[in-house]
This record gives sequence, C-alpha cells and structure tokens, in this order.
Amino acid sequence: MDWITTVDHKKIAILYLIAGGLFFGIGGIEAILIRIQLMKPMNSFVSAQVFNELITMHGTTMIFLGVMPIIFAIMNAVVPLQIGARDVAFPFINALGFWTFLFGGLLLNLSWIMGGAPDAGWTSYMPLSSSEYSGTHGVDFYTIGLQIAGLGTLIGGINFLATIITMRAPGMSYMRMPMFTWTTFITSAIILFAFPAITVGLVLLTFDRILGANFFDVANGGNPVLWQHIFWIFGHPEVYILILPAFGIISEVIPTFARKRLFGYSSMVFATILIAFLGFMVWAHHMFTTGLGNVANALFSISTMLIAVPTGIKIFNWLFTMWGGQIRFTAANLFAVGFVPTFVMGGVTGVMLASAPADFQFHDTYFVVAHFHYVIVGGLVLGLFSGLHYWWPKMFGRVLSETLGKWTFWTFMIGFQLTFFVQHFLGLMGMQRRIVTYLPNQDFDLLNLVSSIGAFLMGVGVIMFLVNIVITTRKPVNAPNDPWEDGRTLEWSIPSPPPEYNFKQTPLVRGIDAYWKEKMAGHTEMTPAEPVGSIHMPSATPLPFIMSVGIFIAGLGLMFSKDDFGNAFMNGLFNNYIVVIIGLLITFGAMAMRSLYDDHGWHIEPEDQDEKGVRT
Ligand code: HEM
Ligand SMILES: [Cu+2]
Repeated sequence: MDWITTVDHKKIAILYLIAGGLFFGIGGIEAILIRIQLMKPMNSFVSAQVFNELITMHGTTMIFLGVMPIIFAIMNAVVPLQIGARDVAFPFINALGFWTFLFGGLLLNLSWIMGGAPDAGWTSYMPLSSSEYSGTHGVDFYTIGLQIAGLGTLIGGINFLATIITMRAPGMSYMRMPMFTWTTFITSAIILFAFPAITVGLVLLTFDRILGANFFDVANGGNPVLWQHIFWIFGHPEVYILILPAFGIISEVIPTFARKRLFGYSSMVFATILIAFLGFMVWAHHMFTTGLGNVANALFSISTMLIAVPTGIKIFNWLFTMWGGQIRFTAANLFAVGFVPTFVMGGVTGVMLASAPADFQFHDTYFVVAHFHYVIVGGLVLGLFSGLHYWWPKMFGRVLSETLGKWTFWTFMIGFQLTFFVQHFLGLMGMQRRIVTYLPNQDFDLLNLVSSIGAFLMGVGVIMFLVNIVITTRKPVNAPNDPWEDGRTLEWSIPSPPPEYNFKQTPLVRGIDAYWKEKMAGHTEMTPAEPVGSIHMPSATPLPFIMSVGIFIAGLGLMFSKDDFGNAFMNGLFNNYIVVIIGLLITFGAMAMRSLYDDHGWHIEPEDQDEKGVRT
C-alpha cells in the first residue's frame, strides 16, 4: 500500500526501476526469440505473423517501456539529490507520471493475450498499420497504450523542468549544475516539444483505425507519408531523449573514477543544448527514400552531419578527462569507458547513413539495425548499467558486487559486439531488416549464427546483473555516504539511502562539484544554508493510481467499442462507450477530489530528524 500511495521521489525511482526492468526483460525475451528464428536459414521457429509481432513489440517495449523508465528511475533517484532539494517540484504529478506510464505499458502488453500484438513495426508506418493490413486490435493497443504511457512521460518531463528551474539549493547557478542534472534538464525540454507530435500522430491514427477517419488513407485524400513526418518529428528527438541522459551519466562516472573534474564543462553544456536543438532539424533523414526531392534530402543530410560536431566535442571531453587521471576501473567505470568507443562506432555509421545517396543502399537493411543498436545498446544501455552500478549504493544503501559487475560488463560487451558488429556486413550484403527468414548460401548463414550466439551472451550478462542484485539485496544496508570515496556532487554528502527529507539542512553550493570543493577545503560535510527547522513533506495519496486505472479502463473501452462480443450485455457496455465513460468518470472523479480537498502535507520536526541524517 505504501508503494501505491507514495509520492517520494526516491521510492518512485525504485518503482520506475522495477517496472522498467520488467519490461526490459520482456523486450529481451522477445529479442532472443527473434534471434532464434534468424539463427539459421529457412527456419520456422515462429510464423511470419508472430515474427512481425515480436519485432514490433521488441522495439516498442524496449524504447518506450524499458529504457525510458530506467532513465526516469535514475533521474528521480539522483536529480533532486544533486541539486540539494528535498523532493521534486510536483511530487503528486511525479507519482501520476509513473502510474500512467505503467498502465499504458500494461495495456500495450496485454495485446499478447487479447487477440494479438501490434505487427506494423515500432514505427507503425501507414498503410501497414491501417485496419486493412493489420486487422487485429494489435495496432490499437499500440496507439492507445503508447498514448497513455506517453502522457506519463510528458508529465515526468514537465516535472523535472520545474524541479530543476525552481528547486536548486542556494548558490547552485545553472553553470554549477552537475552534468547529469543538465542532461536531465535538456532531455525534459526535448520531451516537452517532441511528445506532443507523437500524441497528435497517435490521435490521428486512432481516428483512422477506430472511428473511420482518413488522415493517412490515399484513396480518400489522406497521405501516408504524413504519418512518417509526424512520427519522425517526434522520433528523432526521441533518440536524443534516450542518449543525452546516458551522456550525463558518463560525464559523472568518468570524472569520479579519474579523480579529475570534467574536462570542458561549459563546452559540454553547450554541446548538449546544440544537440537538442539540431535534433529537431533532422527528422527527414529517416525518409530519404520517400521521394522528398534532392534539395530536401541535401538539407537534411547536412543538418544530420552537423550533429556529429557537438557529439565529437563530448567524446574528446571524456577522453581529456581521463587523460592523466588516476583511473580506477570499477564496474561502473568499465561500462562508462566501454561506452565511448562503442558509441563512436554508432556515430560513424550514423554519419554514413546521413549521406542521402548512400542511404538509398543502406536503408531498411541490417546496416541500420546495427547502427541504432550501437547507439542505443552500446551507448544508452551501457550508460544505464554504468549509472546503476554507480548510484546503486545511493538508492539502496548497498554496494553491488564489483566482481560480478565486471563479469557482467565483459559478458554483455562481448555478446553485444558479436551480435551487432556482423550485422553491418549482413546489411551491406543486402539482408533486409524485419525479414522473417532468408535463403541458405547467400553468405548470410554464418554471420546470423554468430549474431544469435552473441544475443545469448548478452542475455547471460543481464542474468548476472540480476544475480548480483539478488545477492546484494540480502546483505546489510551499510554503504557509507560516499562509497566511492571520490564523489564530487551533493548526493554523496548525505546518507545512503538518504532520509525521507534528503537534506536536514539545505546545503550552500560554492562551485561546480560542490561536495568535492568542500572536501578540498578540508571539510567533511556541506556548509548548511539554513538553520535546522521543521521540514514540510507532501502527503501520500492513492489518487494518482486511481486516475491511471481510470484512463486504463477508458482505453480498453475505446479499443473494443466497435466489437461484437456475441453477448447483448457486453455489446451494450462497449458499443455505447459506457466503459469509456466509466473509466473517464473514475479519472475525473479523482481529479475533482484532488482539486476540492485541500491537503497541506505534514511536517517533520527537528527532534524527529536524526543526528547526521540517519534514516527516520
Ligand atoms: C552522429 C549521430 C547520428 C547520426 C548522424 C544518425 C543518423 C541516422 C540515420 C541517417 C538514420 C536513418 C537510417 C535509415 O533508416 O536508412 C538513423 C536511424 C536510426 N538512428 Fe541514428 N544517427 C545518429 C545517432 C543516433 C543516436 C544517438 C540514436 C539513439 C540513441 C540513434 C538511433 C537511431 C534509430 C533508433 C534509428 C532507426 C530508426 C528506425 O527504426 O528506422 N541514432 N540514424
Ligand atoms: Cu534520426
């Protein structure tokens, strides 16, 4: 019950981690099934229909329900601590964001047992995703599930923007913010501008499919390429929503374990802003082959290549941070250092793809699959592993086993390279993406086998990480405030895990790497910026959960509103939108409760605050 009603950012972080981890596992199993099917030529492990559902759900689940929530988990766990705040700006909204994401994700995955999963690819291109070519409810689960989950993401992004703008401790100017806070800030801004595009797109697609509209139907004057524009106006910024937080994590981990401040902090900040800005200018590089024309292709080609400049700045900054440092290869740092060359590989193939004439050859082949897995898995997922190993003690008060962590790194890394390196060549040799099987003796056989073996190895790596978590969770909570001993930012100045109110006294920030600065001045803790006093806390509430349940019910109701259940009662309920109305009534009822009932929260008095902030 505690977990359903919590509004504490540290607990919401753990909820995001559990839910994201669960979906990541489901997406991973789907990946393994795909690789089993492709392990040998003319395989019939799954049917073509199931294969389409697997690739669609793998991509959709991994991106929207796997890695994004894990990013949100780390942001929730870390950002308020890094800026010296007691919680996020809107704790209630924070909980609401989590629950809408979770119920959206559950809805999407229910498709497996409710008549078939979506099968039009994670990009859901029209007309593949039209009722004509995708007759089950699969794509409806996609549009409505993502709509609900996306609402959660948008809410979360707005909350982080407000938090970082308004809740920084005294002295923490923008240019003193830790790099991970910066990337969270910029990522949230991208979310704010990119998610409305997909929201609109999903609404139009829902209208086309459920209510018989014709936005994307050529026969009735619609335009399927319009969907591609809308999708990628969201979709390309989305890849920066994914990678910028990883950049932030790497920018925290590398300096800590090199015992040096981050090289080129201000250039890092400006590179992040520039990437975010340019990220909105390049979407049509996914559409070179749709016939946009030479001028458009050339412009999008150039704008895409421009992104390599700020990205390169970041790479060099990380290298220069390590240069001459006293580097310690902890598990977290192995993942961070491994990130750099792997991500560069993905960037290089990105620039190759950005060349429009070359892309006519690469497009829709395994070359593209290799490219985006190098950036997403070799980049983002390594970054997430790094961040989880790094901040685990802060989140749970226990340090993960270093030995197992290193084993996880090597197994996962070798598995990853085996899986995806060969896919570059498969693509260049002409193996199409999203193909259910292939003929023997086209030189595809061996490389596909290697790729599948690599995928198994990655699976083993993930299982090692889970084993590490289980073993660590059974140990006592004894991590010190600063378990790496070289922590630089504010989160390392308070206990692991922090007390409910984080900071007994708001700290005074005197520079970049605020905690490190105090350490260098010979202090063991931060100078407080306020006297000890009563701390105001928000109340726990079940309302966010109830609101999300309502939206979930309404979503299901809408999806089946045109169905014949062969049962007068059920038909009456669904066909007359009664289920939709019930769901919305629950949500609006909860919203009304929230508005009408004033809740002023509660206070923790100084005598209840433990000395040195031991947990209450
Ligand atoms: C230097 C940076 C990058 C460049 C120049 C670049 C360029 C491209 C291009 C041109 C394509 C389209 C290929 C095609 O469909 O024919 C593409 C696809 C893709 N890229 Fe990148 N990219 C870069 C970085 C990233 C990053 C950082 C991510 C994610 C974290 C990413 C994720 C993806 C994804 C998911 C696709 C495939 C989309 C689909 O399903 O069709 N890229 N990239
Ligand atoms: Cu793109």
